Amino acid sequence: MKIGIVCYPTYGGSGVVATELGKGLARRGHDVHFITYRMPVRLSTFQERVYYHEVTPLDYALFDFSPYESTLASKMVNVVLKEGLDLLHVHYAVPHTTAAYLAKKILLAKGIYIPIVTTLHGTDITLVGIDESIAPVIEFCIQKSDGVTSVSEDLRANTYDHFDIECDIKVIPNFIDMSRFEPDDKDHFKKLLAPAGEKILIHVSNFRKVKRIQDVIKVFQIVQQQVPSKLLLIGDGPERGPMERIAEELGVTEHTRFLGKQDAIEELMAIADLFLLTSEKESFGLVALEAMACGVPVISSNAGGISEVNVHGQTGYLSEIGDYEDMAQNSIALLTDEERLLQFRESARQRAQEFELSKILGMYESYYDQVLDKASQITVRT
Ligand code: GMT
Repeated sequence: MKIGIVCYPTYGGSGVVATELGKGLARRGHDVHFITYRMPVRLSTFQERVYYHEVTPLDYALFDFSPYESTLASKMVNVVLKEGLDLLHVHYAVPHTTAAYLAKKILLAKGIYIPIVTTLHGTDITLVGIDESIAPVIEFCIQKSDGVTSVSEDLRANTYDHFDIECDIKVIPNFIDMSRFEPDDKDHFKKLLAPAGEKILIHVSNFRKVKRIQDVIKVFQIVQQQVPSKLLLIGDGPERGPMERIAEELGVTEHTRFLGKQDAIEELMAIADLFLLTSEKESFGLVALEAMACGVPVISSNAGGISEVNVHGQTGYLSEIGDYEDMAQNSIALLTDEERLLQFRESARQRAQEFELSKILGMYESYYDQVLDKASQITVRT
């Protein structure tokens, strides 16, 4: 199959999922063409059957905003024509599903039917997509896709709640390549970051308000008073400055490290004892799954689809959004009971295996077959 993948090329979860999916499909013999405005972060090395087409933004003195949807749609049209793609798979609805709809209509006028699969990732529905400034367009274009998937049951339900759409949404959960998370001896990192053998708590995100990182720091402040520990904060974004100030106000700066963006987060995850995810909204929580793949239990809020990944009382604990005291008590309970911690570590890794890449790749392949089969029954009139 020849598949075009459109995604954000950045560190965000949707871009990572799209890129790892494309690489996995290429290993299974498909030709995968990435269409993005920059080389996706996880695509840095050459791989057979993987191609990259850059969307160049159009700038002109008149424009306050570059017409990205139009340049992206044009690139999709050109790649479909030149490479003979069978299907376009767009990740994150805003604005990719809109550009895909436009490309599909242009190709239809040329007698070509290109099926579109839209994967909903989270904030494209729950935060951005529902904004009234864009909602009618997003609703319409999702509805016009040939196939729609969502990364969790919760996001699927949310989409039906927010939008008046009738199409069937298939849940295909996010996945993990367990081989990237094989336990390894990362003792040197541990000695560097927790020299006196302190416990390590870790948080990874894009530092946006929706992550409620203030709760991560409040949890840590309580834990720190009872358990010698260190907090590692990985990632960057608009909330980093305010969070550095909160850490100072709460008097935990000495034990907190803001490490910024890191490429090999699995190496840092591997030395952690607990992963903290305190989000207000989270359709899936890929980063929690990555922590679990490293055998790190997750202390999280019960937002969105997190409970579909983190099993309360087995792989970690779930608390109400904002209840940092409960999260702190759960953390302390685990960190002070070595036997329980070990049990949770094992359960976390076992649970992560249920989301192994090979299983989920198969789900996407059968879904593509289904969409292509339906599309083949459509007669194109020019
Ligand atoms: O806001 C983010 O965390 C980034 C965002 C993205 O699209 O890059 O993440 C969303 O998609 C991820 C991959 O499917 C999910 O694991 C995250 O839970 C989801 N984020 C939210 O729903 C807030």
